[in-house]
Amino acid sequence: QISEAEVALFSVSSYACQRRTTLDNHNSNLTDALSLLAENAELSNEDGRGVAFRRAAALLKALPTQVISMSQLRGLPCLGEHSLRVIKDVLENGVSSEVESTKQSKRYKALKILTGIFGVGAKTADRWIREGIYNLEQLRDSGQTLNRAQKAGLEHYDDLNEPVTKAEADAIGEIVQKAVNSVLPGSEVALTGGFRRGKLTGHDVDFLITHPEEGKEVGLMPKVVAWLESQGFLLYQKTTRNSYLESKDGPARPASNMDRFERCFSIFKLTKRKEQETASHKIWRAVRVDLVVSPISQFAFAVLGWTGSKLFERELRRWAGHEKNMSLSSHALFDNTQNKYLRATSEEEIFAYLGLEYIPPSERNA
Ligand code: DCP
Ligand code: MG
Repeated sequence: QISEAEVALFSVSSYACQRRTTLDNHNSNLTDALSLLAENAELSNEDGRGVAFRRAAALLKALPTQVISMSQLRGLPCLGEHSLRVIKDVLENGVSSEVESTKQSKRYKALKILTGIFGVGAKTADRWIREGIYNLEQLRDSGQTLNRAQKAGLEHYDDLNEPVTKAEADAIGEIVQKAVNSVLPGSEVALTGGFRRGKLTGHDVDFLITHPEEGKEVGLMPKVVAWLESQGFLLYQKTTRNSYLESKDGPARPASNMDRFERCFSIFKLTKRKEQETASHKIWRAVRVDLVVSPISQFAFAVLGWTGSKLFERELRRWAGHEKNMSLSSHALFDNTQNKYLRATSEEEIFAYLGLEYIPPSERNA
């Protein structure tokens, strides 16, 4: 066994937004186990448990070396009793019995398959499971009424469950840039989400669109969508206003400055390059793309809010609220003590307002 003196001891901040988390994860054996339990909790509408597992996984992702002994974890934040039990199991037995039994469970397998359909969330999947629907075949046979998103999701199921590559994200970026330039020259497009953090694959591609002159972005989304549609790039699209208010993450944010937020959930038809063509001879594939339009005055907040990771965002908002008496959203930062909005034109300024060291996107992979 390893003696106390031989193990590396870590010192780690308790909020994920105070830490640098790269994609270089030395503890994937542990974080994979905790992430699966987090996912299972989220799919079962147990958000509290989900966040606890996510926080524990994020802490381990930030450690500089591999954990080999429980004693190395002494004094570290974010590790609850349940997470420690899972970690101990993996360190001692190579696997966690709870993770293994979850993976094998009929319910988890069905939740994964059903929520793999674009437009199907945990609640819908749970209802279907209670009606005896565990897979796509049973869903098709059940005669369930599907909405437009779910129909598209089912139709493009395999494509949408195939990870999107950076090359595909860049190809879509060029199309979006062209669309935006055609309908409003001078507009700017920024790649956000996981690809901005340096991830090599993602489940979708996220873009933020703005124009350097405040107000010019009004009415931009319908024009961009119409252009994309006319060129045959869209298999599905739904544009919503103020969708962030309805998001399940976090409390409701100040509504006053949100009236111009527009989001388009879409499925792109991306033509494959020659070498990517498969045996099926299908020359295109479906890719999930999110487009968001932001006025330039909110752009820094929107970029910060849409870069992720989801846990990093959650922790930023928790830090702002609990430690600074401020409310952070993808639109603005409100100081509840001074009772005023704090303007910012860069992410660096926002971190400074929050009293946090600046963390670049590549180190927000919590
Ligand atoms: N986001 C958020 N709240 C929402 C929607 C999005 O905080 N309701 C933020 C956090 C995410 C980012 O936007 O990191 C993009 O959302 P994704 O679900 O696309 O997440 P990623 O891009 O990080 O992951 P993936 O690589 O799987 O696409
Ligand atoms: Mg994404």
